[in-house]
Amino acid sequence: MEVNFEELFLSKIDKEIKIEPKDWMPEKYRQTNIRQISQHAHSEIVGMLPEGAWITRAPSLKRKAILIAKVQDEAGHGLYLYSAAETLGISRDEMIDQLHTGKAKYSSIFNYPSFTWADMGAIGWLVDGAAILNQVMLCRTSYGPYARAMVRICKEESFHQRQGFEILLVLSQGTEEQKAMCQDAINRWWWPSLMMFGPRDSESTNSDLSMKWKIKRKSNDELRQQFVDMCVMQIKVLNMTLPDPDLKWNDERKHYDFGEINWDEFWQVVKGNGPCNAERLKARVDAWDNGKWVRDAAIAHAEKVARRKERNVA
Ligand code: FAQ
Repeated sequence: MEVNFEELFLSKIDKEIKIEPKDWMPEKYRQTNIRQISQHAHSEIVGMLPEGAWITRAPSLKRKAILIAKVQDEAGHGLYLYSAAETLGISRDEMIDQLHTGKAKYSSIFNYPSFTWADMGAIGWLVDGAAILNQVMLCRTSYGPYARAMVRICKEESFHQRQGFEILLVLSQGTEEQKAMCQDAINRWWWPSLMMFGPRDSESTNSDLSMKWKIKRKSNDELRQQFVDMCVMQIKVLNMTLPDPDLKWNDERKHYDFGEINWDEFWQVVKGNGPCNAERLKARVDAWDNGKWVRDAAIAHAEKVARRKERNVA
């Protein structure tokens, strides 16, 4: 009997059976996963930069230790994700090259500057908050290695979000200057955080296939709305405001209406023209070049160990 691989693949998707690396899959499914997982990995790595800039300036030893741990977690997330993408047949070097030559995207949010300590709070609360909503759904994504990586990542992200909120909570109860710093950071990070969910569903080129194949389980607009509803509740605890005069409860929709996102700004940042795009890419390329001697030494050591093993076996 002839096996119809495509039917088998679709029936697995239908029955919620994970697709594993050695299973047959449509080429477009493989490519879409490589694209999304590698861009996600790049986002985690580039995402270390805005917070990394504050490690030397953290206001206390305790804050410094927490921030170092968080930034280190993001590096770990990048590594799990690069590994998950490698199971689809792309090498780490190819992915890094795509990032460094501007072929691969990473999240628009990391092209904004972090001016004050309050930005560490706003990044944790809003950026990690947006990332979690998106990533909780990805724990159920159809590609097995990606779904399993996301489970651990989500646990760590929820700690990140709480530490960010706690930074803002302390500032929001501090001096007038600290309160102003807190509000200013929220004002600057709010709209870029809404952009993290991607273009409107009607403009989203990848969504149809990604939803059909259960790579994505919720649409960009659905997740964005969930995020807005959640933040409206949480901002009350901070006694601060969200910078959107159009935010209003809609009793018919049972959701908050919100103002128009500046889509022109979004696409400019995605295309490489955001406030920090050039600086972020340069930092990654420099880190790669400066780390060459470490990679060379590791390869030389591995070769020496292999040679020694061969001699002992012979
Ligand atoms: N930035 O058709 P769609 C984090 C691109 S992790 C830049 O809707 P899709 C942790 C998109 O790639 C944050 N580009 O695309 C952390 C596509 O272009 P392409 C990252 C964007 O894939 C916290 C085009 O626009 N999270 O923050 C963006 O179906 C703190 C059309 O868009 C993930 O990557 C954007 N915001 O949906 C770390 C999660 N949005 O590729 C450090 C996984 C869209 O065809 C500190 N990814 N584009 O050339 C996803 O869930 C999806 O890829 C979406 C986009 C939802 C981001």
